[in-house]
Amino acid sequence: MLPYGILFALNKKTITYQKLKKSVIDKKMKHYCSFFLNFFTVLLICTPVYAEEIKLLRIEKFVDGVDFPVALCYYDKDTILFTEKSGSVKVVKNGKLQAEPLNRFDVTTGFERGLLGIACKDKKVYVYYTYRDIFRTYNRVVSFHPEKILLDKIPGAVIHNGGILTIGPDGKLYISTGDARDKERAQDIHSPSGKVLRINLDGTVPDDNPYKGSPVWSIGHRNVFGTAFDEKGDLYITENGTDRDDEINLIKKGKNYGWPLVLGFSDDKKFENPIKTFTPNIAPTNATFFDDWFVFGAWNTGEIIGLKIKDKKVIEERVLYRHKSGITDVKFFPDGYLYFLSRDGIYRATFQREN
Ligand SMILES: [Ca+2]
Repeated sequence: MLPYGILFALNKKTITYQKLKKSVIDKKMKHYCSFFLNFFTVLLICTPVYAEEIKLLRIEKFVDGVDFPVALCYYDKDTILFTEKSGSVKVVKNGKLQAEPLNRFDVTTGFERGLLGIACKDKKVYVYYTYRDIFRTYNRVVSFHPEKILLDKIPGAVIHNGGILTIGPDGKLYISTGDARDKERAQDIHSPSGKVLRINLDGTVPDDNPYKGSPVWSIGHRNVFGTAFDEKGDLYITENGTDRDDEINLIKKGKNYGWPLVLGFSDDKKFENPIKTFTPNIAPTNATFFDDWFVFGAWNTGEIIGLKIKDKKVIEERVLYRHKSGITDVKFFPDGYLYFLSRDGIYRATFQREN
């Protein structure tokens, strides 16, 4: 579809042409005018026109010497924290990686287990990690300092642990979990697996959660590894599909997102449809918002992808950057940079927006 500006320009040319027809200009001149008008009309119609362009510029390595960073958070104007899968919460102060970790957790690691998500607010830090007791693998959510377990015994497995934390504009902690390789749990409202969970920052359950006394906020998820709130306070997530249908979902309180009964789009009104799917799989990871652009990483392709959201729908899609290896997290921070994590380091970039 052509934007209004170009339609207006075309109309202006048509009006000029009609005036010319009525004038005393000879037939030869009319022939040339007609030719150029047709030529420019075809040129305009054939030129792809985008309402808006967004670009990542000046991509630079910000921190080197990291050990599989998973997620990061903005602690204060000088300090960024990030998790390493092997169990350390590391500190970057004024652009310098500090030798001493802020904290260390005794985690079970390998495949999708380990120290995963992180969130920060008011100098307090929240993390999600996988551990093993004598018989079983679990995940837990912990805040520090002082250290306190907020949520424990979230079923764990070699893969599908979820593990992403974000603090909403409502001041609640949102926690993504996976089905921990037992997909039926995703439909069980009594299990924390395959859910988006919502708790108060002290670990208690908010009174306005959909199931009284339960941290469950939405159900029917396979493995959610990305969460971000937009400026209006709506929560969007990335979700990993099987061999098809990675999903982007808009999360609504108490709704069912289908897994394992439905994957991708369906006509069944019991389930919420995704706003976007990806086949073949890209393995979408953590996410952020830049104005109305939902920006997220991809593990399989190393891409940073932007989806422009309007009226809760995707209206444009861009691959903003393609890294040499998988991306685990992207975050747009108040200092104006987009930070992203890959196994080989922490990078940052600036946005350019063209209307
Ligand atoms: Ca779904």
